[in-house]
Amino acid sequence: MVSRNVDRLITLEEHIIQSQNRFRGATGELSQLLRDIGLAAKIVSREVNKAGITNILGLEGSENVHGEHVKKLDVFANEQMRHALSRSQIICTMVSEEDDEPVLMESSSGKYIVFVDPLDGSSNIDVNVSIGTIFSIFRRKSHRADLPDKEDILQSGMEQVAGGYALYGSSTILAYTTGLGVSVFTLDPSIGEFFLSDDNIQMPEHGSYYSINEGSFSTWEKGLQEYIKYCKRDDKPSGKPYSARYIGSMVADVHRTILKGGIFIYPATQKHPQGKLRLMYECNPLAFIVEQAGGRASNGEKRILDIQPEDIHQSTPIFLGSKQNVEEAEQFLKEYEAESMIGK
Ligand code: P6P
Repeated sequence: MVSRNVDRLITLEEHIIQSQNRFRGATGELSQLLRDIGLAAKIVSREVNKAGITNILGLEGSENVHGEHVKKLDVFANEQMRHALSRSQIICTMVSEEDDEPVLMESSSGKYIVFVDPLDGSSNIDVNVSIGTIFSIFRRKSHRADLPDKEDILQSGMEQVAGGYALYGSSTILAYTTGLGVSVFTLDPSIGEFFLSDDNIQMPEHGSYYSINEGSFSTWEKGLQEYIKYCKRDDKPSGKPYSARYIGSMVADVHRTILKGGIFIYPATQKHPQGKLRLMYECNPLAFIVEQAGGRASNGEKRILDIQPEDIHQSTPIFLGSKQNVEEAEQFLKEYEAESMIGK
């Protein structure tokens, strides 16, 4: 059940400051960082919602009637995030899906490191499907006088100090956690403010939705094939099959899973033997959010947040959603893995 314990209008800024007051010794730097990310999300939201018009008025790479060079939206979103993150001199390094290498910020002494997928699912913009921005924030381990090093950047998801996403859909929402529960804000574009719409979300223990691209069914491991067949059976305790939902935009599929329950899966496939979704700036922040909402996120056996990264762009299979649904799926994988081991 989504908790809606919101009894008055609270802006994102107010909420961030209230949360900061719950952190002993908080210096306000993380609060400032979250506010800057909120600003970038508003700017990206405006461009995403204008994109349809831009596309009508001029294709990407051309100049539109305003004489503006039409940028690819994901390049635009990356530029906005980098600008927002460099404003406050608070982060030393930004790692983006759009950049091959970590970008050292001017303020190399900054306290935080931010991983970002500036516009996940951007290929969906042409068909007006919701897309999103995902971010993950870590505190550096090295001394601020030194340059950030590998230990600062390759930290496991358990070390995140904050994680969240913006979803550009019928409305623009921003969800984040600093480890004190998940708060969701909805943008009122008429005044450019994010207002708290759900606080301390708790996702259903179990849900009747499963979300996976079944086109790669033939390349899955046996346990996953059997689990998806189980999802479709009507002889479950509930007496009916689960419903299939797959948008093909991770932030949208995960947001629905948090609100409605069920499971989202992007498994290892023949085309993506290690999974397609990226650990550091897609799976870690969304796993942090889902666990804070009472759910579970694993790679089929191990918690996503416990994975020790070796590369900033590495991907991982992900099973994410209501705790009972994810455990159900993990059981099938385990059972058939044992069977396939016996067969070897
Ligand atoms: P497929 C979008 O391109 C994305 O990166 C995620 O947002 C989404 O979950 C996934 O890829 C969809 O991939 O292979 O099902 O098209």
